[in-house]
Amino acid sequence: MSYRLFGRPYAGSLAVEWLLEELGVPYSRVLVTGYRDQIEPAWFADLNPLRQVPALELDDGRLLTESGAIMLYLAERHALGELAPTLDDPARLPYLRWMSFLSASLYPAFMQLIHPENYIDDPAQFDAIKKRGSAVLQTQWAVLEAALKDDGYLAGGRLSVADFYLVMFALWVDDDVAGFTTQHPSIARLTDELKQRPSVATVLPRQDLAVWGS
Ligand SMILES: N[C@@H](CCC(=O)N[C@@H](CS)C(=O)NCC(=O)O)C(=O)O
Repeated sequence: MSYRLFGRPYAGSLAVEWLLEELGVPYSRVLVTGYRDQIEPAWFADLNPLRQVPALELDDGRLLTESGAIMLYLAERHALGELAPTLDDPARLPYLRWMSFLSASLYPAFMQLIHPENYIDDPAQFDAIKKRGSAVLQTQWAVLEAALKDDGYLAGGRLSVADFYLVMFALWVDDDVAGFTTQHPSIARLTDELKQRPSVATVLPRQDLAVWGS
């Protein structure tokens, strides 16, 4: 059994890479670069018409897209009861809530900030789109900080894949966003904790175009 992860450095594939490493399952990485009609390799567009990463090819050849779905699938298949709360676990409720929030709310707000051209054609409007994305993100980070404040993790007071997913986005925050760490001490603490984990510590130094996929 082996998975094939399509991604690129520091993209939405990062949390999936962490998880594959954490789970100790065999996988290989395929580098996808460029956007839309510039996508490389060009055949990736046939595999995933959305031309987005991450995408995960399963051992039976099926392709799974959507970072949140990939994380949920891998955690349930390989670490149910460990990194994913079981159906009867009260932690399942916040777990599903935050997994959905991260993929359906936080991720798009980031895209608005990073890729305003996906939202509007007129470059004169890009700054307005980015400003709005940034304001939305500020509120979302405050909500996530409050969720972590009491027991340090998003679900049930213990580590789950929702925390890996969250930390990926925290690493996307520009270093020059003033005061992010000070304003979000619980997110900063969780980020530090995950950076110490062997899976994360192995994967982070490989976030380089020259070695991704090799
Ligand atoms: N909803 C998707 C979003 C994926 C996404 O936007 N990926 C970015 C890289 S981080 C991408 O490939 N963007 C290219 C594009 O949208 O054209 C997911 O959660 O996987």
